[in-house]
Amino acid sequence: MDYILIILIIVLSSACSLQVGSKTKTTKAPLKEVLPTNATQIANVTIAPALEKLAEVHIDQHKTIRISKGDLDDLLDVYMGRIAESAATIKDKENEINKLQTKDQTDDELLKKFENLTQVCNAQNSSFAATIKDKDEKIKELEQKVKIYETRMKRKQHVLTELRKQNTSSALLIDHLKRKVVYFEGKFREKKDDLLADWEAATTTCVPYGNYPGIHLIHLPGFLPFLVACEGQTAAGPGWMSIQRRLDGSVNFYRNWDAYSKGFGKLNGEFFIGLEKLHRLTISQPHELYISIRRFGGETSYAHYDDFLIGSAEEGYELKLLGHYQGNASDALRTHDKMKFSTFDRDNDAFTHMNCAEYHQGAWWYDFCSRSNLNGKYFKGEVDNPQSVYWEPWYSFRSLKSVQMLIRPKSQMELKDLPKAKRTPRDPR
Ligand SMILES: *[C@@H]1O[C@H](CO)[C@@H](O)[C@H](O)[C@H]1NC(C)=O
Ligand SMILES: *[C@@H]1O[C@H](CO)[C@@H](O)[C@H](O)[C@H]1NC(C)=O
Ligand SMILES: *[C@@H]1O[C@H](CO)[C@@H](O)[C@H](O)[C@H]1NC(C)=O
Ligand SMILES: *[C@@H]1O[C@H](CO)[C@@H](O)[C@H](O)[C@H]1NC(C)=O
Ligand SMILES: *[C@@H]1O[C@H](CO)[C@@H](O)[C@H](O)[C@H]1NC(C)=O
Ligand SMILES: CC(=O)N[C@H]1CO[C@H](CO)[C@@H](O)[C@@H]1O
Repeated sequence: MDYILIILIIVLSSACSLQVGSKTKTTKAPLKEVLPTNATQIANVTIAPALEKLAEVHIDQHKTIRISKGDLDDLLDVYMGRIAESAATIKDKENEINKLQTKDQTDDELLKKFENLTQVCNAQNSSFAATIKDKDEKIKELEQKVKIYETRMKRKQHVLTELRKQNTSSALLIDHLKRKVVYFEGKFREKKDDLLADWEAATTTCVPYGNYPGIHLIHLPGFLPFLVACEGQTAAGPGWMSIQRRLDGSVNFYRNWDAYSKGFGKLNGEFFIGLEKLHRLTISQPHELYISIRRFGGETSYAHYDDFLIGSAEEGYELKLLGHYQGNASDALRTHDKMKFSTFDRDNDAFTHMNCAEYHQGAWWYDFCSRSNLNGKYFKGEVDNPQSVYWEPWYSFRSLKSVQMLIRPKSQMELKDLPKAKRTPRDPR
């Protein structure tokens, strides 16, 4: 009996000690209302009522119920198992609590991280915002550039269009010029053919061209062919060749020896045929000379010499022969008969201390200078000037409007309609 009691006391005291260990509410609250908040409390809730009940039973029946040692051992085992279970449960709950606590901690950390991330994000956002602003500005810049390029492009296209237009007109012009070239080539070939035909005709005078006035080729033996102006029908009849012409002052006649020797000017305008040709022509056969002059008042007159001959270069292109004079302009060449030709750079005149070519601004067969100066300076109106183009029988130097000197082989034709040799009336002035 003692034995049993001892065990019971142990059990009870252990239960008490369990109960004493719990510092929670010391007041006697109804058991069923107490909710476990931690492991100790749980232990109290689960174990205490069972032990209480057990103790009551044993106290009530301790006299009647005999409990064997073996039974008590079993009972103890059962309780010990239950205690162990409870401890495990407690451990579980603690773990759960720990977990919850760690979860709290991790939540905190997460929150911090989130905040940090937010900060980082904000920082990045502002940097991105700055970058975006940058990019926006760049885009604007680029857009402006694009606009500029577009404008330039448009301008270039405009220029290109203009160039294309010009190109087209240039192409048209080129076509036109090509056609002209072809046309002139044709003309040139025709002219060449004409010239060749002329060459073959091998004329030495203008006589065959009495009905074909214009420029023709003359071919003298031992001398290169050259072009001359043939006059066709004139007041003096047909077949005359022009050797000198003054019309408008378009050609300068104040030239040197070389120029007068070779000739100059334009065959269809003002010109001088050249002394060398004149020599060759007049030496090849006897020639006659017909000089026609016109005053600014419109009055015309002429001088005709029936035997005209010019010497060679060695002879200073001397006026060797004149023959008989006939006309109504007066004989203003006679005093120059047998005189050499003079230019400002070749003084062959009769004055020793004077250069007549310089004085009269011309080139002629000057003697004690001159009664005629058909290569003088051209004046556009009538002046009285020793430098002018004049033909004066009375030593007046009235400028002439136009002059022409013609030659023709002697006695080829009769001089028709020419008045018989007679003195022209004096100038009434
Ligand atoms: C559990 O309860 C007991 C008594 O009420 C108390 O002493 C102990 O501190 C509690 N333990 C926890 C972890 O709250
Ligand atoms: C935020 O994170 C960065 C890099 O991850 C770290 O260097 C910094 O110390 C953190 N700041 C805070 C307040 O945790
Ligand atoms: C990012 O920055 C822009 C401009 O600074 C601001 O308007 C926007 O609210 C920001 N966004 C966040 C999520 O902070
Ligand atoms: C100019 O015109 C020529 C001939 O018509 C043509 O071949 C060329 O391509 C044109 N050039 C341009 C730039 O239009
Ligand atoms: C000179 O004779 C020509 C031809 O007969 C004639 O045309 C001209 O009018 C005459 N001039 C003078 C001034 O008599
Ligand atoms: C804290 C608590 O509830 N303790 C109780 C434990 O169990 C005994 C016996 O039932 C009670 O007397 C205590 O108050």
